Amino acid sequence: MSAARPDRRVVVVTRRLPAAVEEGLAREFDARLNADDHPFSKSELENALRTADGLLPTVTDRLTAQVLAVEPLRVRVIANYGVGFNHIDAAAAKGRGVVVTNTPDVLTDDTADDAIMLMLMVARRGGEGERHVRSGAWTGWRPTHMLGTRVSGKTLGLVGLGRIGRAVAHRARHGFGMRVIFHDPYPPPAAVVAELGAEPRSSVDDVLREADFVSLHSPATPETRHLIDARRLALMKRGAFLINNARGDIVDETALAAALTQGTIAGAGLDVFEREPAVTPDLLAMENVVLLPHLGSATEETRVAMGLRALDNLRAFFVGAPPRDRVA
Ligand code: 8YV
Repeated sequence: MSAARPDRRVVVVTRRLPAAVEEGLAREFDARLNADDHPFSKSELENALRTADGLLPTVTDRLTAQVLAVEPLRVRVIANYGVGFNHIDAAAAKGRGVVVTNTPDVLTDDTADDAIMLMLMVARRGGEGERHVRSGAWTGWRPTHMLGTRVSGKTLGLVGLGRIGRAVAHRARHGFGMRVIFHDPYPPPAAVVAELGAEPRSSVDDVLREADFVSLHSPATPETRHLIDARRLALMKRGAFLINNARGDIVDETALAAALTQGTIAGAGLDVFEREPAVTPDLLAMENVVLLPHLGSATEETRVAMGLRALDNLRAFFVGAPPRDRVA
């Protein structure tokens, strides 16, 4: 978009970003924008690593150890657009002297709202009801029509009580009078937990046994891969619902589809999937499953804030200051 100037750092931006963010990037850097918003191929990522000083990727870019092994490597900073960075091999980046940053905080509230939306939609049959009306099948109100499950006052089990888990806990307790239980191997300070009114449980299994709704808020790491598998799904109450807007890898999607088919649990609200954008076909046909296209942070306000936060991280790095959100 702009002619290269020798004094300006080259930053490759892998997807279209809100206009205010692209404008900011173009003002401060020799920003190479992705005008047609196509997902980058492996060779485009490798080319960016060879030819740019900074890379601004998203969840759709797989920056594996193999990709990060390119020669010659010119990129010095990867400013990820998003808080989750499991698509980046951070250890490999670090090994190559590349700094990695993310965009926490700015998306916490919208992502928590999205989890609550999934919980309400699946329990109160929101997606199913919408399809019913749009298809012309609705014959009118009747006392026994499309009865769902009450959310208010129920027990919410959180797997992970980081920033987003805490924001969900706050909404659930203060908005819906829910009892909140949780497990987190790295829990926040006791005072924070007490203020939230959340009750710790010593294992994920204990949370699953007790909760009416289970919502996942862990990062995707080798330890959390398929954390929710067939064995753990079987621990859940038959009337319970599983909510996931963290990362698809945390749930064994095949086991979840089987559990839903067999009636092991009552339903699921999913915003993320193991093989995005592919969804396990059986799930597509189930009325008791709400499926959203990874919308957790998808508001105008947050997507701008995420971009500006990534821009801050790039700016800091290139002036030689510590980037605020360094993760590797
Ligand atoms: C983004 C997210 O939509 O921040 C995250 O981890 O999952 C979402 O907010 C996505 O990651 C953008 O790259």
